[in-house]
Amino acid sequence: MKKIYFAGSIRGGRDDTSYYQLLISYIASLDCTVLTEHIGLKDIKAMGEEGKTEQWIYERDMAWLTEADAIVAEVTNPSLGVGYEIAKAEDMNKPILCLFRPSAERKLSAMIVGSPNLVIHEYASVPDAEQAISDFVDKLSATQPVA
Ligand code: 6K6
Repeated sequence: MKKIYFAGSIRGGRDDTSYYQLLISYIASLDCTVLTEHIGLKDIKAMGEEGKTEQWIYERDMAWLTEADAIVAEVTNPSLGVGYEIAKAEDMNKPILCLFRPSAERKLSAMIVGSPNLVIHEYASVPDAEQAISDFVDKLSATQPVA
């Protein structure tokens, strides 16, 4: 079973939480473990994150990132933390899918678009993003031995 680290904005803004929720549920339905299911919770405090120190969160998330087989990042809402996680995962040579909903107001950072190591998928609807996730996960299974 593949382990997926789902990255989505927290302090960068929570407007897209319902997208995160739907995409995380979809990944879980593909028989993958989502290490970061709390990213899709409307109230992140419900996961007990509130009482934790920033250092604790950082170390726990970096351990999960190291453990993950691949990263799916929803990058529509800009987030320093998500950008940081993408760069770290890139250094670890992990497969990374970035999902972005283009709009008149928002263009994706050149540091993401310009990287040759990222799979970037622009989507308009959740089913479209789900198809991209399905293709990405299929390729993981084809190229990596089952643990
Ligand atoms: C609670 C107490 C101290 O910090 C918090 C925030 N809670 C977080 N819990 C889990 N993951 C986090 C938290 N804050 C950031 N992250 C990680 O960074 C997640 O894996 C997200 O993908 C990313 C979001 O970064 P920001 O910069 O938008 O917060």
